[in-house]
Amino acid sequence: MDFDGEDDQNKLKQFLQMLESRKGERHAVVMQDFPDPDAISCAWAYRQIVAAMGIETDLIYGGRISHQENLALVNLLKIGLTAIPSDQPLDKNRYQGSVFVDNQGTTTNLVDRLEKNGVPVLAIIDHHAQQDRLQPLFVDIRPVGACASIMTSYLALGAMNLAASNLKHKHLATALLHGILSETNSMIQAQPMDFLAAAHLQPFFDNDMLVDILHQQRSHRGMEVIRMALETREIREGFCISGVGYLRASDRDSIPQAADFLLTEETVHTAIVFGIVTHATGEEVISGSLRTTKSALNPDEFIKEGLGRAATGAFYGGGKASAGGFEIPLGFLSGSEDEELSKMKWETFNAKIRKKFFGSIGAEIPR
Ligand SMILES: [Mn+2]
Repeated sequence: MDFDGEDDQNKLKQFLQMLESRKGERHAVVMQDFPDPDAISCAWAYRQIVAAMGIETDLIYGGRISHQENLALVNLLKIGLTAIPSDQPLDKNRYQGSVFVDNQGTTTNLVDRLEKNGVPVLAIIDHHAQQDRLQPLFVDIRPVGACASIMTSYLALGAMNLAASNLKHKHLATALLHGILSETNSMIQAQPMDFLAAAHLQPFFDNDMLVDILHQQRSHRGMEVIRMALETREIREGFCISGVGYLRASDRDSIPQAADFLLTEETVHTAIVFGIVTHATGEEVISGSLRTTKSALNPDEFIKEGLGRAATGAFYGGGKASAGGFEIPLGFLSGSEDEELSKMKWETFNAKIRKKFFGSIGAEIPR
């Protein structure tokens, strides 16, 4: 098996054809609000592929990077990303097109601002279940372990030939391999295409640098969130649910880390951790992560069925194999004027979310 199937070739051809007519432009390469190694490496790959075609890029995200390992990735490999906080308007004429990698516009608050500026959506390259938020010129959505594997297939088929002597290429190969490994739980959930991609990158990646990126220690706050998650967890039929209360935006990445940790308990096959995250604007959202080792459980369906839709008709979240996430904006209830009110607010959401998820597995509702 190799990347030379007709479908692979056709996809790349369409992609390059779309880019052919966009020379001289500047594109917004949009990652989810809390970019992970998969998204970061894909955005970087896009930048390097299109640079040769005379296309400039900003790699943008609307939230922040708080996971130690992701910070190490960006700093060690010197990947230039641009954070655009949700209260900051976009420069009106800066972008002639937008490209969404590792997302389809439903997990980034930049979508509305780009649309308001009339920026056309050029491409979606993703591996999550198909969503219909955007109508791009080019779509490549495949159910593989990592989006980085799709980008790597473009490289392998000739979009850009990696050279071991080129430091930028070496770093890109390292970032993409890290994306694939972190997204597939070290290849345990990898599809054949992920193995092909990893094999393609293997001759080029920087071993020492990958070790440095992976060996980051947890922050003190991260440890505290895990402690909270342990203390407040409830387990029913292998489902472990935990609410960790109020968090600063900079600690948001502790939520998936806590879910990963709860999943290591021997009777647990699925862990859900959530908290109220306060953004710099004062706006609050319930932010949650799901992790599962149960192959019969589809995180995308589970979250959509468990939480339902917002008034806008959009789902509160979704997922892919083995992982998912959700965000519930608190809107009018945002802001903590008063300690007593804040406490009541947390208790209400904490009880409601537990009830919804335990209800959807048919487990008895605690308390
Ligand atoms: Mn991904």
